Amino acid sequence: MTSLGQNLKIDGDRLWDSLMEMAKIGPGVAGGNNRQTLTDEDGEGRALFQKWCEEASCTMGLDQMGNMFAVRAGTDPDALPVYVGSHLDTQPTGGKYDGVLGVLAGLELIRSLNDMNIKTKHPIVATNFTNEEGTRYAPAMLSSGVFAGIHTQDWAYEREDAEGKKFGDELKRIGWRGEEEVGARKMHAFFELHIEQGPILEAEGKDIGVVTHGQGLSWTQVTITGKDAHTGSTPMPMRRNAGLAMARILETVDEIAWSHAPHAVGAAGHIDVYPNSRNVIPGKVVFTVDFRSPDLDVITDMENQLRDKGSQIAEAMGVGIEFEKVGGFDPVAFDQSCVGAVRDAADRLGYSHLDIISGAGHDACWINRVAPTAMVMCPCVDGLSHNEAEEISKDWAEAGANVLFHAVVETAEIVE
Ligand code: HGY
Ligand code: MN
Ligand code: MN
Repeated sequence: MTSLGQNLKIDGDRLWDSLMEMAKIGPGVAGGNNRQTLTDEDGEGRALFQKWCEEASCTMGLDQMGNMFAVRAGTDPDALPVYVGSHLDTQPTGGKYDGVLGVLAGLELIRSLNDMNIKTKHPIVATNFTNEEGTRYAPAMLSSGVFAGIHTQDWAYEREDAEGKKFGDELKRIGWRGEEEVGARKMHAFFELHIEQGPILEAEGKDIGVVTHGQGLSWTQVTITGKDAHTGSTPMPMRRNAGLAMARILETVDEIAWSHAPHAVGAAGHIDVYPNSRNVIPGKVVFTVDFRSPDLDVITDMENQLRDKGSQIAEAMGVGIEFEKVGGFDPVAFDQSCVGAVRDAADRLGYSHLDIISGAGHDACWINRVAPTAMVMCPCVDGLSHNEAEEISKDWAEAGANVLFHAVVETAEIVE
């Protein structure tokens, strides 16, 4: 019987080669990736993942949100599977590792179990969740959210991208809408390996993040309505400048986040200006304010301050303003026994580690609602992510995947 000793390791070269191979699909313009959800490039990435999983003797399940489940059989057909995975979709200026590392590390641990001819009582399922990023279709973590019963599938199918294309139509168009009922699969546990996307682990010189919690997230879409007018001939007192109102509100967003230092954060990443013409005062702007904090009361206060102060600014400037909550989730506490399995694995393998709160949202944050869940993190260079220059070391990838391997296999129970 193979014990969970130091020799139980993944093949770091093979994992790295798979990461580099996947990165060739949907390349960005500066060395990263633009493989947005439900694009043809997403379809290509899915096909490559499916090919690799079948080569690893997995059977692939596909549900009605396009979530992919590569199943490695266990010895006990009645035992609930241990799921392991993340997402293959990227930001428009994304890196090669955000999400992808977690999906391919799940595949790599299956490949390694095959190499060592190790059997587990519980099946193990390598997973790819559709549209984690929420960049083309808001909100983020849409499909793991449907899987966990947070959103209805009908609502998800109706989400529209900037060109008015619906999620359900695009999923069918790329040929990755499965037949399985979403959420019908029950999990013994779920583990996700992800790059930190922040600076803490690298700054502290730690190989592994043991993720105890995930901070909460709030997305508020703000629409400001002023009046299109000529930038040259319209006197200043007559202007109803939606763009200027947005600028003042974004300054306020920054002040609101700083008012809850050191943990709260706030910014707007999505901004649409209409008509976006050099010599027209913007008559309308639409932007999304992203607030985050480990403390739910702080998130609620930031949302309330945005509405109060934003409304005052709009009234003083004679423009209209509307607020719509378009995404969010409460702070998450991961399952203590799964977190313990991650921490024990890091200790057993001799990796330095640090308990950490995830600054970014992940599919694990929703799956935590329906199954015991934990995350493993590895550092990333300068804490940079959602940027094509996102980078990790091969050693960091290997260490994270080894800890994931041990946590998953310990939970899936080696049989022989
Ligand atoms: O927004 C997030 O935190 C994640 O990267 N989708
Ligand atoms: Mn991610
Ligand atoms: Mn991301």
